[in-house]
Amino acid sequence: MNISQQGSIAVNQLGYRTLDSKIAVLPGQGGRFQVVNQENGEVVWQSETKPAAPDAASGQTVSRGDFTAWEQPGTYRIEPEDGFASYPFVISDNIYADAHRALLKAFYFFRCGMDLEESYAGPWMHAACHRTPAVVHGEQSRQVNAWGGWHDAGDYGKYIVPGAKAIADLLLAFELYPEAFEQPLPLPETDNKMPDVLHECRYELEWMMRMQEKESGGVFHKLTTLKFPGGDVMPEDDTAELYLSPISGTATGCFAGAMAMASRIYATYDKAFAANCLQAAQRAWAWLEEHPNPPGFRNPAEIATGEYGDEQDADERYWAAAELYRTTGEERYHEAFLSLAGSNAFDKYELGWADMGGYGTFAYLMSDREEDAIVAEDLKGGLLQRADELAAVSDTDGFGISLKPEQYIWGSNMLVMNHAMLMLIAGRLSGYEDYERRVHEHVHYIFGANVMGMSYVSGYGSKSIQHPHHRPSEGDGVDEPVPGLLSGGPNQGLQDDYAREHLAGRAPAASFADIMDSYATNEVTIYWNSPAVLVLSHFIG
Ligand code: G3I
Ligand code: 9MR
Ligand code: ZN
Repeated sequence: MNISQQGSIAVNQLGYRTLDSKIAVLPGQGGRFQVVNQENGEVVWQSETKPAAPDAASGQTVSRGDFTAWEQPGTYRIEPEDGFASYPFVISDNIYADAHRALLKAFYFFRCGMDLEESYAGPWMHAACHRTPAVVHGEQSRQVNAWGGWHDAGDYGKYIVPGAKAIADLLLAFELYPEAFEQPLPLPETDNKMPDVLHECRYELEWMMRMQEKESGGVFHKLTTLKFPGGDVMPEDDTAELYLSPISGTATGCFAGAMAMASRIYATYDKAFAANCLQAAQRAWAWLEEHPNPPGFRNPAEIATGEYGDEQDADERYWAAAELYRTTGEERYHEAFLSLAGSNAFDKYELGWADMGGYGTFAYLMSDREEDAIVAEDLKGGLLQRADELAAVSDTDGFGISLKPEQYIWGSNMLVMNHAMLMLIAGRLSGYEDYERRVHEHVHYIFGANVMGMSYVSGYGSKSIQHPHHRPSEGDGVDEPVPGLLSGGPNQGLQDDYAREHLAGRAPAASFADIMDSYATNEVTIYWNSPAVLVLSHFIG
């Protein structure tokens, strides 16, 4: 076995469940390949790859070796005839539980405003950060203390729009797959009454409430310093003045959607908190009604942190109306939803951060409330059509995923997981079972079955990302990065200096570098982890 060539045969480095589809992707012409027992070198199974074909996204000719039929638990590697080998992997029915918990635990590591204690954070502990009040931009004398919540990403900004996407994914994951969240993580709040996923989301939801202007119900777009701190500054050492950027329609719309959803889900565990969430959602909705056409959000001139700019807030309003209707049953929200459903100004199947329409569609289709049969039929048809399109792309892709070459953009791994989520939900609503096979390949891709031969989740897989663009991982003096972080993944846009210098000319799916400086390919965020939590939830329990 040639160790240096190990990664070139791409497999899910976590492994495969016994009955799941199992594909190894081999570079070149393929041919015979073997499943070899890693313990004793015995060839346990062999077959032929499918005929090789050029793969546009990876820029390679690849052949796919299907060993789904080999179902015996054990540790194996794939060897073709030339003697190269894949990384070892496991076949077992407990493949995803640890990675799922780590992807969820990552939100605890993103927490702002409290000590991350060694008993929960291990070597990645650090002191509380960002506890000072923030200046309302443009109003030097007005301050708001919106402590808490999750840092967005490798930076320490806190932004409502991506926070709401992360909340939507995690709450949806819990709503769809409660049995995947039975084990405590544990967290400081673990009480064996309310599942930890809800404790974790509550930490963010309470921050979001602090971001709502009490008088108007409008929600500040973001809370950040004026510019990003240096790349190795720990959160507690980032002490520059904090600013609240102006209220926006997109932030207020997302906030209403997330709070209405939370109100429904927390009602079983904590009625008072659920009531607060609903009240916050309704006040945000009132702001939206009073401001039918607010300007899209743009960073104020002095503020250079993440923008999350969005000209269009109809999709956020659509989501908010759907959740408010689903939670309260009030006809006025249904009317608002139906009127927005008739608009062609936004996409109804996208899953954010810029386009949140998909969450509105999911909420409406999953609701037990009375529905407008024609609108519901139309939305369901559109959703299944989108899922079929994704499945069709997956069936022609060398690695079995649904990204077209031009979709390897900033945060492409979010698209991989969003697409998998959409297919899972389409499968659930239609009863069509064959999306699941494609969803598996999206999961295999994230954990190593990709042209980089790399697991994009820190701490999981034989060769996983080591240098994410994540300031705490860079600054904490611990060799290993914080575990359970999903990297943004390949981005052919060459949007940082490292990428411009080193990645130009690479194939789309190979436009990736496991380098701290490459924030446009290797940053990590709450809203890239969150759809991965949902997708893995499907395979647990
Ligand atoms: O949508 C277009 C697509 O139509 C086009 O084909 C493609 C070609 O490059 O670009 C697509 O737009 C990209 C967009 O992301 C897609 O969501 C833009 O080029 C790209 O610049 C933009 O990147 C965003 C990036 O901030 C820069 O604004 C990322 O989505 C977004 O995740 C990222 O967010 C940052 C925060 O600002 C700060 N915190 C970290 C976080 C993650 O890097
Ligand atoms: O660290 C920042 C990251 O979170 C953002 O996604 C990225 C794009 O806005 O910017 C990063 O900060 C870089 C800045 O934009 C330019 N100078 C280098 C910074 C990285 O240390
Ligand atoms: Zn902080």
